[in-house]
Amino acid sequence: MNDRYARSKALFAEAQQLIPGGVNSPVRAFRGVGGTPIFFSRGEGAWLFDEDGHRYLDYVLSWGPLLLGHAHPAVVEAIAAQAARGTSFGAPTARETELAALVIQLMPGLEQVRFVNSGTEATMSALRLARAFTGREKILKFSGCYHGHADMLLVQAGSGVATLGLPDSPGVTKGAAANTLTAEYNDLEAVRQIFTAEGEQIAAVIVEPIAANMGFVLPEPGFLEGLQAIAHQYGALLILDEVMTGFRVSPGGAQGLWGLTPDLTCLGKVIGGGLPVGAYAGRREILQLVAPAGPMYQAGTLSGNPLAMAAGLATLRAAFDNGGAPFAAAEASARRLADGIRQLGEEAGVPLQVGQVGTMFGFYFLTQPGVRVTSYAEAKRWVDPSRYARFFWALCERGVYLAPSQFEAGFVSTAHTPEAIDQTLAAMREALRA
Ligand code: HOZ
Repeated sequence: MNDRYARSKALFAEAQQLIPGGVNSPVRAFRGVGGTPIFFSRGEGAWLFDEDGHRYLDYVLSWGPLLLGHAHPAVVEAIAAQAARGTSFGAPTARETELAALVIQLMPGLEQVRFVNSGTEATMSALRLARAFTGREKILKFSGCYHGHADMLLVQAGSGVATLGLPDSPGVTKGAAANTLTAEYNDLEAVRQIFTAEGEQIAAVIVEPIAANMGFVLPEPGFLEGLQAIAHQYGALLILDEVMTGFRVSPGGAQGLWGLTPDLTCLGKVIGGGLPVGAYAGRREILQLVAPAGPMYQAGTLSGNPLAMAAGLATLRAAFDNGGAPFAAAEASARRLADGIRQLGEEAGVPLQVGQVGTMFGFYFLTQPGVRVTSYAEAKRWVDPSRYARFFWALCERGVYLAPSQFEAGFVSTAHTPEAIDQTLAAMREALRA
């Protein structure tokens, strides 16, 4: 039998017996592209190696954290050295302050940082904090934005929820969802109307500065600034969810790039260098409400553990060393890739919408030329996931691994050389023809 993915299939069958759906996070099940998931055994630089012996240029990069690529020597060394000294003490370490200082240096709008273990914990805690600070209960989020899987945020969510086409999740109580208001991304007028009706009850607006869990949708000029102005007019906070964009779209995230001054910021992914980390951060006046400085409770056995702090420090230092040259090179590679994809679409007469900022990118296969996606409603209307699925598998055969869903963003690392990008584009040219 010449089944290219025979071992992955066997491993998946086994996993399905013991793990719901065979995976520990839904988009990994490949429902967005059909077929069964590829199981990977190893990563090195820009490359991923599967269990059947194929290699791929990787544009998922663990869904964003691996800004330096797989197994970067500085990160491996930092993790190994720390592991030899102990992985977790459940007590303060100097490394937490070191990473907090580096994060604040890169994102100067932040004054204090609290480390947690995942992006979900970061957004959940930031919202609790916003409620504690304002004494209000409602929050406003945007359809297709994904902020982790806390109950109150699983309302019209993106990422796996969008990929699987789920309405909202059973198990979320009406009470938890009742205080979550939603609007379409980029629809400032809808936000204005919601605030006019219920602004005095809204604690915070939470938003991805680039909507990267419904594909890759940029904010329209003035959208984020407008959100901040409306929120502040009504005494609500603006929470930027930079779990994906942080240290990826610029050294200072989206806020650094576009001069935004959110009240609270959620971080994750890159700050853990591939180990589980999240953080929420912002103005001292607000963060001082967090226990034990203040009364808002939030805790965690492994929060700020030295292993994750070491990996995060090594990653940020290596990426932004030499005046940020490694990051700038990765950004140039991402631009080369996005420009190349745009050109391939034109050559092949395939309507594509391509976006790229810093080291992140994304593209949609559109159902017709001349349309543009600026919201989740438009993504559902104008995007052809079946075409993406065919492209995805054709690329796998040619050694390129993209996200197994049209509704996720792509990532480039400092290990993606211009040659690797050109190799990717050559594979894409063939895949588009196929
Ligand atoms: N929520 C992640 C994508 N935006 C997916 C995480 C995973 O499946 O590993």
